[in-house]
Amino acid sequence: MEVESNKIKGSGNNYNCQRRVGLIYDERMCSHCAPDGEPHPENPNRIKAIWNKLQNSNISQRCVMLNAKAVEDKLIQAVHSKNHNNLIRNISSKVYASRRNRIASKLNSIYFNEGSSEAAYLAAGSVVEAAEKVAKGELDSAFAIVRPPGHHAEENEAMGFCLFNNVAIATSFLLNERPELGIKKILIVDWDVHHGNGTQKTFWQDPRVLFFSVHRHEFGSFYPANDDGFYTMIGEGPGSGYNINVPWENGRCGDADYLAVWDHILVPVVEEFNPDMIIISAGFDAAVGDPLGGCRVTPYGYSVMLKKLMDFAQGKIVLALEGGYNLESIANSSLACVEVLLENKPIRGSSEAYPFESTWRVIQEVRQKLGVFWPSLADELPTKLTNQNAPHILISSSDSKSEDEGAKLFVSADLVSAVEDVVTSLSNLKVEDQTASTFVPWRSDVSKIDIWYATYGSNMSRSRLLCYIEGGKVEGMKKPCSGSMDGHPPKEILWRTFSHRLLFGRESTHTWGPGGIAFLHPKRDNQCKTHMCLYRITLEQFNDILLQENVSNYDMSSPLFDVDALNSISNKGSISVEAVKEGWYHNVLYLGKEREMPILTMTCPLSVIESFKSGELPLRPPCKEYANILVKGLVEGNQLTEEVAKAYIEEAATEPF
Ligand code: X5A
Ligand code: ZN
Repeated sequence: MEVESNKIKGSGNNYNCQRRVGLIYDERMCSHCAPDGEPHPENPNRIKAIWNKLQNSNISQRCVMLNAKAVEDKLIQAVHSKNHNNLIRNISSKVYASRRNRIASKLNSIYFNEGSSEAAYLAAGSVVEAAEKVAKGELDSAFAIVRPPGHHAEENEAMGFCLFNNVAIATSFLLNERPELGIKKILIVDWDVHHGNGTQKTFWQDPRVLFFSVHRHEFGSFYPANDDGFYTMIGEGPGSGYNINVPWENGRCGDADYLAVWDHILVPVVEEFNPDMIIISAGFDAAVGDPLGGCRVTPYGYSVMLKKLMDFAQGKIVLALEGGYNLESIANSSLACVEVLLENKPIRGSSEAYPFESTWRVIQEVRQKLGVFWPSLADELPTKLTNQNAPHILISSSDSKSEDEGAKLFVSADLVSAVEDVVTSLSNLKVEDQTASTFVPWRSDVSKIDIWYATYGSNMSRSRLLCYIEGGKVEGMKKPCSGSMDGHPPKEILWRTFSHRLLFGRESTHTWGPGGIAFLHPKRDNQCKTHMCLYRITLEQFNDILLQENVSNYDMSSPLFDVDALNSISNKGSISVEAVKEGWYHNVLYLGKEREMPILTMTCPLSVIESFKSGELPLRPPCKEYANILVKGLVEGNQLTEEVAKAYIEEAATEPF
């Protein structure tokens, strides 16, 4: 009795449920955006969507609002160089206006505008503010809804949409500037789908900070595309063992994969480490529906991951937003997390799918590597456990490169899609989340229809085409693609030639810079022969590519090219897609059938060909990078030798009308 009444007196609030949860949101972080209205996945709508969701669900009203504050230079310079600090402080000033875009283009996946400096200072300062309040015990926990994100930013480099490393700055602030608060050991959990390379480097030799990151890695091919995120990277010197990476070998990881990692790596280690505080680099780009992440974590999954961490550090947890590019997914995931912080229990829901076989393999590798530092990881996991897995499916393709991956199972494409359907429906079973197709109903209609997407330009190169499906960019490309809602690679790849003329025209593009780009003459011409790479993809993916090829701000609330269009195109020959008619590739052309599936390509309308003929629009050879990627596509597809491919492009680029 006595204890109970003490507790009630001691804390001003309801002792058995409501906890004090801080929230930071500030409109000024919306003023950082891509210049010239260019579309970009890391845009202001992200934090607006989260904020609106928390308000409309009456959740923000149960939280304590904190004020965003600009971070002090002194705190920035505990993590970043003076140079980098100065660059970000000044980049938005008038005197930089003429240099801004040029500086950004030299960096990896970075843009700047007039609002960037202020937003970057507020993002870092907000995480510092939230961390201080939680460390002091004024709040139980907090969520900083900030942008630009931070975890890719390194000592002397902005990259991956990140300017200052917000989480690293807040962590070093608590450890070095506020010793009186008694926060001596901090756990950073980075569940953004990308590796937190900047944070890893900051605390590489520091045993006060346990950095844990789970991310897509794919043996160094997923952004930031190097080996820093591999499980062999465990820290150095006194920091050895205090850096833990869990590198996924494939996309499509979901709740079961993440929770297996929590249960068999993270939680046992955290029990031993016993942090005084936890900071989460809470990107939501591993969420189901994310266009860049290609994973499947549900709001329920995030809520369980978070709840499991709340049992440590007396629940002192700060979440700082990092990535996450599907507005609905990030809003729902954030809502689930704040509900957990308030209620101290996961949201309602369940997920029944098993982890991938590759997930168990990675978990074993991490445990083996780190078992010397963390005894609870030293034992081998029982096979009874690790045998429970979801079938790993490798899509069979005619792409000769993947055929040496001997360990993997190859099956016919039909069987693959049949099994995939079963797996997909299994993994959706009872999971109370919204999959991509429930956000946008039309997607479920077109996601099961396969077509051949015939490519004659840069998409002949498989890595280039994959940018349109998985998101990201390849060499020579000026800005990243957002990808498709369905990130599966093409089921098959074929090459054919068609009697249509290939030509190159227009002055320049956003994607490739100056130089002409490829178009296919919509009319047949028996004198001509154009090599085309055919990808078997879904009609949903074709729609997403059509949108990206015709850069526009169309919201895809209905499909650009629907089932009716598909059924009528064989009679019409081509269909001009009105919703993206400003785009240069809005003319969908029917080229026949291959195994009963229609072959479609996209090009300009005939009227534009007329403008090329009249000289109103210039015919122009491609720039070097663009030509190189065409040659690369033709060579890697085993269609032409490099020499012949070069001559083929050269001829198409110089042939007059
Ligand atoms: C914070 C974050 C992703 C960068 C991807 C660049 N960055 N292709 O999610
Ligand atoms: Zn990310």
